[in-house]
Amino acid sequence: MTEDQKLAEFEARVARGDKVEPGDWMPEEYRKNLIRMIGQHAHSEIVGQLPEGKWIPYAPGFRRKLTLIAKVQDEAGHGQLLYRAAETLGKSREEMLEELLSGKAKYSNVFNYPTPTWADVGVIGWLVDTAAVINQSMLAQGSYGPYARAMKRICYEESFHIKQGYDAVVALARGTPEQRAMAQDAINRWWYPTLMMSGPPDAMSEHTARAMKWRIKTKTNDQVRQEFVDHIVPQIRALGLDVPDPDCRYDETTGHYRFTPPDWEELKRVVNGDGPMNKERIAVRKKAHEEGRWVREALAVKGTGGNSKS
Ligand code: BYC
Repeated sequence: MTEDQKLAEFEARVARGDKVEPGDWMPEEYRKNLIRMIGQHAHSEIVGQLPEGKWIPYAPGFRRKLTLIAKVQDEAGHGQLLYRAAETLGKSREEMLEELLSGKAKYSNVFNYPTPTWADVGVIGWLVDTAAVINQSMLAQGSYGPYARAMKRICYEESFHIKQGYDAVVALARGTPEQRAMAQDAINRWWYPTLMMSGPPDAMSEHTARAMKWRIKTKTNDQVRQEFVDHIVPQIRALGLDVPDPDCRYDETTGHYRFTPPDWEELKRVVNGDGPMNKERIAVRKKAHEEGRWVREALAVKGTGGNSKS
């Protein structure tokens, strides 16, 4: 078959909803785009442990501490699954990690903001994980088998994370006026970064059109963002809290909530390394990477399976 025929057959398969598997022929651009996106996703899970992980020693009470430890561990597991999925496309984990640590690879904008109060942990679990699950449920319908299957597993776990975050915010919303104010303040700070999480608007998005054609994504950035807003605004208001957008209201004619778009220049700055916490996040990751070197070296010892007699 000529390259054109292979491409036509590939596109017909993808359009039918068939899954593409690691050994299958695929256009080079499809492979590259998936490596880029899955790699960024893996990095987001790994860096995403840091803002909440910081709160493990201070979590209010034993039960919340245990749940938070489990959540943060889950994120590490998601990172592992995703690096593995990206490796099936021919890029090694070491190369991907090197790109993260050198600042070359992007990761989700949201993890470059600080978490000054306990309410941030609740709001990340509730709002950020809700936005993540809406996005990942559409990625679970995507064309690349290993990524779509990883998404299914990850969505189950993230759905539990949403409950953990929601439960923490409910406790604050029903608490003292100071606790309610803390919850509201966290929502105010996370609202726009969470809206940015779904990516730039479709009209500005470089990759969306091709990603939709090849079913790498099955919904556009704007569709995912609107779904998030429609889902979360009534939930926030039901707790007597609100979003920091006076123009956010239900539009009877469209059946959707209207909202003020975030500052897209801020998204650009933050994903390109100039957010409030980028430098600290990468510095912490580098330190953890160095401190874990001996474990990687021990596991790599030939023929011992990491179990050498000493
Ligand atoms: N943050 O053409 P576009 C989690 C980049 S972690 C950073 O629309 P695309 C959790 C984009 O990469 C879950 N960068 O791109 C973990 C591209 O840059 P390059 C995180 C962003 O790929 C721990 C450029 O901007 N989820 O849930 O079609 C604790 C142009 O954008 C962002 C994922 O990673 C952003 N928000 O669409 C708690 C999902 N937006 O590569 C929770 C997987 C855009 O050309 N990724 N960029 O230099 C995706 O679904 C898609 O990549 C995006 C962007 C929707 C994010």
